[in-house]
Amino acid sequence: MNAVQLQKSVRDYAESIGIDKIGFTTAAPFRELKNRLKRQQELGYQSGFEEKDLDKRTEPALLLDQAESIIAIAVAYPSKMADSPRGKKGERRGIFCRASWGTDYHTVLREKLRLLEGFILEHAPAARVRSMVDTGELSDRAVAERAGIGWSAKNCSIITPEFGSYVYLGEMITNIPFAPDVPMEDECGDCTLCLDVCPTGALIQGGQLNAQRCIAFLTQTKTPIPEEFRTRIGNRLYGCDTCQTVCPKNKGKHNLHQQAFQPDPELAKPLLQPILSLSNREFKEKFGHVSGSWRGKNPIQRNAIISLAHFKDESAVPELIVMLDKDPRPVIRGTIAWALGQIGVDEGFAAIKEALLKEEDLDVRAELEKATDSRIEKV
Ligand code: B12
Ligand code: SF4
Ligand code: SF4
Repeated sequence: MNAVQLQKSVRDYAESIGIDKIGFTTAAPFRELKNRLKRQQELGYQSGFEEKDLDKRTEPALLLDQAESIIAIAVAYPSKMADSPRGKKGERRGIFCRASWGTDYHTVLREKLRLLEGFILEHAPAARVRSMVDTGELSDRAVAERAGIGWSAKNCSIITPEFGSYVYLGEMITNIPFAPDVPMEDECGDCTLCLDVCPTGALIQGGQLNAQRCIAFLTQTKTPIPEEFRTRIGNRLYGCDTCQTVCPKNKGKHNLHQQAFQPDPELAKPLLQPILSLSNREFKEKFGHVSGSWRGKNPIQRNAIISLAHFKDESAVPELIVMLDKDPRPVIRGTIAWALGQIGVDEGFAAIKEALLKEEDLDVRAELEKATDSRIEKV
């Protein structure tokens, strides 16, 4: 089989294993990206989750000997829940972003790339391949853009005409000289909706994110969430979809066809209060298979407390008071101090006063004092 025939077979095989879109590009260095990444680093706009070695990020030849081409794949995920969670009225729920619905996409895309590698090696035994999804060195979006999967949009996402921006991305570097596809034209035009609605102003300008302000990032940190962002997080437990849900290019793109990503409504929009008391083991059993669990239970519990404050849920106050007294984690105690101040009932303020008598952690003390002051301001 020559390279042209193999490329056609790879496209057909990819479709047969549920890869929604495939594109090819050369293994040439990503020069523009390198400057961009450097600039983002200098501005302090990165999240810290990115690979730090900019040469590895932008020079595929450093990742695979004799690299010639990169195969980019996209797998669509749903934007709509088939069933809404059932429950009693008044019960408060949080929300995991769509990229955390169903089975962790890393598992699903890695398996598809493994099958694709097997197919290529069967037909070209001398081939060399190296695949990655999210955690690899390359920028999945830059690869997808150059391979014609979609355009690089103002909300930073790769948008495909077929599935909108609701696609996961992955790639395989190979030593086979596949013919490159043509990048797509940018279709954002004059629209600025995503920039206008971002709750924290994290999108500095089209295609430029200050990740330190992005709720998707903030919900994944392990430290206290800076106060200015807490009320803007709403009931998001993990990630943020606002700059995608508002996008006109995503209208009608429901992408319900990938079974693996169908969400369990009770996990995608879970009740908030039961999250507070989950042990590590219970958290792993319940949420361990979704991508939003990768930072462990602490950030999700911290975010659940912020969500309860968002709803001013008075029914959560007794449990929050017990946790303020007993929880060993300063980030949790500090967030509770703020939340009780926001909910604003007398028992909460009494608990804050009592906690101030024995709290030794300086950061938590500062939160307790601010919460007391907030009451004085209200009066
Ligand atoms: C770090 C990271 C984050 C960070 C930072 C995001 C960001 N925008 O940089 C945080 C935690 C905030 C985050 C959030 C999200 N993420 Co994320 N994240 C990553 C990760 C690991 C690296 C991204 C990175 O290097 N960013 C640095 C920027 C500078 O580069 P880049 O976006 O990769 O590349 C583009 C820019 O460089 C731009 N560019 C280059 N030169 C120039 C020059 C100019 C002038 C301009 C304007 C632009 C420009 O073009 C490139 C191609 O689009 C990738 C996986 C990977 N290994 O690539 C996933 C990835 C980007 N994330 C993904 C997803 C799904 C999300 C969320 C939607 C999840 C959610 N719902 O909460 C949000 C979206 C937030 C947003 N508006 O971007 C998907 C994106 C899929 C898609 N269709 O685009 C990826 C590819 C994971 C995957 N394999 O599917 N993420
Ligand atoms: S994910 Fe949310 S916070 Fe981040 S840029 Fe988009 S709208 Fe803004
Ligand atoms: S909302 Fe408008 S500007 Fe933003 S990504 Fe969608 S089309 Fe582009």
